[in-house]
Amino acid sequence: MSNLEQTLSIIKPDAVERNLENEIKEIFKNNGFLIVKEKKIQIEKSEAEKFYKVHETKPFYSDLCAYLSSGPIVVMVLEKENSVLANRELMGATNPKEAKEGTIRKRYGISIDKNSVHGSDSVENAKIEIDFFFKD
Ligand code: IDP
Ligand code: MG
Repeated sequence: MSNLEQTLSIIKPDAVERNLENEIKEIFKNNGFLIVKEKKIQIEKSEAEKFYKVHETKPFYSDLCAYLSSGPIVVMVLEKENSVLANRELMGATNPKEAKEGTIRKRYGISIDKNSVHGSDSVENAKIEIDFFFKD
């Protein structure tokens, strides 16, 4: 049965800074994802705080929000069958050191905080995150 889904992907500042935007987009396309919306933006720390609100009690929350707002990011809506899970698999583990061979974070991630990409973790959160960046 067909289950076409959309998920939110972000190419984070560490990857944009290293000019990896096109390379990472090619990986998504080569893995069957359609980039249906995209924009390159820089957000305020206050916006990052809203986006990462689920992590507000974590010790790394402030650094995480400062980091996401530290430079340009590329925000994309990706579409594919079961795209939420497919994107999580393609990204790899949060910590690049634990990410499997062939994943984006294994290939490009520098550290657990500078891990190059974000991807929604559920269909429900994908909808919330897509609205966050693309609702007009
Ligand atoms: P995810 O990005 O794989 O979904 P989350 O647990 O949702 O991982 O964490 C959001 C982001 O917060 C991670 O991508 C990473 O950049 C950062 N992060 C997660 N855990 C840590 C940590 O222990 N130290 C520093 N940063 C962290
Ligand atoms: Mg997450």
